[in-house]
Amino acid sequence: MVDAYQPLDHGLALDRDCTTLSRHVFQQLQNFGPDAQDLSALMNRIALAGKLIARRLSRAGLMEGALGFTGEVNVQGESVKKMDVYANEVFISAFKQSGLVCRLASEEMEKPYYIPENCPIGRYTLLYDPIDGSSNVDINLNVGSIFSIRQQEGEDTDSTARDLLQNGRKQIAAGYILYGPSTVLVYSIGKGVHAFTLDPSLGEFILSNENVQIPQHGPIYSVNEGNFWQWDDSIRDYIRYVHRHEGYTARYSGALVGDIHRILFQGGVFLYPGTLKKPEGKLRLLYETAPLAFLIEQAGGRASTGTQEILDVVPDRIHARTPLIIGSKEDVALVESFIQDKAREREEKFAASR
Ligand code: AHM
Ligand code: MG
Repeated sequence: MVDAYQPLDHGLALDRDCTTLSRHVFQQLQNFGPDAQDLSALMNRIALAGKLIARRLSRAGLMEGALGFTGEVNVQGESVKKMDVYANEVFISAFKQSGLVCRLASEEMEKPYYIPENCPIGRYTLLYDPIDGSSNVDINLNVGSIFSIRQQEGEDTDSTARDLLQNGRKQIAAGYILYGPSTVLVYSIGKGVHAFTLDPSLGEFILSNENVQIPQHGPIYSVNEGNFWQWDDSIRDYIRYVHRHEGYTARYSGALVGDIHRILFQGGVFLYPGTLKKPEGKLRLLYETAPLAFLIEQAGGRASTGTQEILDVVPDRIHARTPLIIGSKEDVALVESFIQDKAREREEKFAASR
């Protein structure tokens, strides 16, 4: 009789069981039905886009025409970088082949991009920020891509994509890709948050952290303090509080994805509040703040505008912006308490003056 095969431990065993992204999606959904097939295929396409962008970023300093500005200004009024255009097109071509996505909406395009050949069967919409933190590109610092998937509702025969103007709870998947020392893809399909690291020798994203939970409180506060005098008093009061109490440390990279990734693993709070000139802040709801809110809530954290849960905000246009306070539950609540205190103080003053 032949004994069952017993792997010998000569230090040659795989250092992990090499769970790939598509296998993980099936494991999460515990079936191989049509919806699971779709989600797995969608995540594979996002991963492909991430690999192509990571490859170009890793060689950008050696390539003609990879770095710098195009000379154009996008719909947000921001100067467009060559890498923004490249990454935007990478997502489009990756999803052209998917058959599943009829529309893509991104930071770089005024209106959604339709893939007519997919529309008869494409039931999903991809919303994305192809290169988030693009001011970091030319100096070889971390940048990211943010993505969100929504199910298309109705026919959209007049190409207005009105069904996208709904709250963030309509997202069926969301996440980001962080292009740092290694490329990491973090995603959620509403069943926890999972991180995958790109193994360049295999060309595969391999599961590196499953069921990531954000600490309830953390030491980091991440905000552009250069805007201090542009903020509302309540945010200034919170920052003064942080300065006066031990145990806080500031970290701000200029790229949201990297800052959020640190907070996801180590705890703390990221803020991009409204300013005097831009009361709604800088960050866009559909492809920046809502996907990150979905992810951080799945990890046990919170995301707020200061007065409302980010996932409850209904945008009035595709490129709508929201203030963002996101991270560990206790830290988000602390920032909100400063906003509430100031609102109460104002109400009392107003009442006393009448
Ligand atoms: P972008 O998507 O056009 O790059 O803008 C978003 C970025 C975020 O990644 C980052 O947190 C923020 O803008 C930085 O803005 P600021 O320089 O105003 O602090
Ligand atoms: Mg962005």
